[in-house]
Amino acid sequence: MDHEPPPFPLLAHNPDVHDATPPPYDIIGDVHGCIDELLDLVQRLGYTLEPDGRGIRHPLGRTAIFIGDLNDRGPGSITVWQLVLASLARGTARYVPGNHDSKFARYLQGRHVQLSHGLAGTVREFYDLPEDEREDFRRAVVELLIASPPYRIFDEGRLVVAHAGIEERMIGRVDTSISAFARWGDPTGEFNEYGFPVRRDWAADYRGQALVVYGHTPTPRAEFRNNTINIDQGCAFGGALTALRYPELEVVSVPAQRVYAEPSMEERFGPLDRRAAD
Ligand SMILES: [Mn+2]
Repeated sequence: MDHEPPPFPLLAHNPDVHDATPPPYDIIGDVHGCIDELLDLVQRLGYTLEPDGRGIRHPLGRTAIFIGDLNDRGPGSITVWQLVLASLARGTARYVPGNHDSKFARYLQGRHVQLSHGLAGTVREFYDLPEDEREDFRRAVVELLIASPPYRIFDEGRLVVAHAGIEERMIGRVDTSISAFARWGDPTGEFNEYGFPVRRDWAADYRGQALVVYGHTPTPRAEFRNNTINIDQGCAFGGALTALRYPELEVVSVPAQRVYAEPSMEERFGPLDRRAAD
């Protein structure tokens, strides 16, 4: 099961959670290999692709913040990773780790992991890379996951970006359980009718001053609640890929071009609004 904490404490325990990158930012939800929708979204946000076709850059100097879960389920996980890695190297993006990314990094470290929840497709794409590119790619992903703090605090404490969310008492601290919470949330141990873990609704109790932007559990719409917002609209499940512009607090989203993994968002939540929104 990919939602259990990792068996070793190496990944994503860097306590350096404060990020001095000034706003404005564009925070981008769980991409899960949806490369076409990502390219559409970043273009809509005003980014241009650099001449080598990989990294992105905004003419006004905005920073893209990826909320994690770059790989699995969609058709372009490795291309998504290459775009993000190139943007991080250029300094035009920031990243916080998702549980799917951590699991992929563990696979790349030679650990035994189940090739479930879309990871088999990501691994297939990895072996489709030319052999001479694989080692550099492997090292870049593993090094990023080792170097990443489990969540990041931006704009002098006004904004926290964490893949699965965070409780107010955890903000500014890092330990094993906080690191796990930021990537996996708070699973109750139960599973829903589709076999996904049930997670406690931490945002219902959130009372913090900092805006928390998170993803991880797909919801049909991106809505503010108690100074939190979930920007995972299940793109790989045929929903939408969402970004939150900050400090404008505008939601920008592009609908998925198709359903890449089941159960679809429509099956789970009923008919979706298929229009792009911004
Ligand atoms: Mn996730």
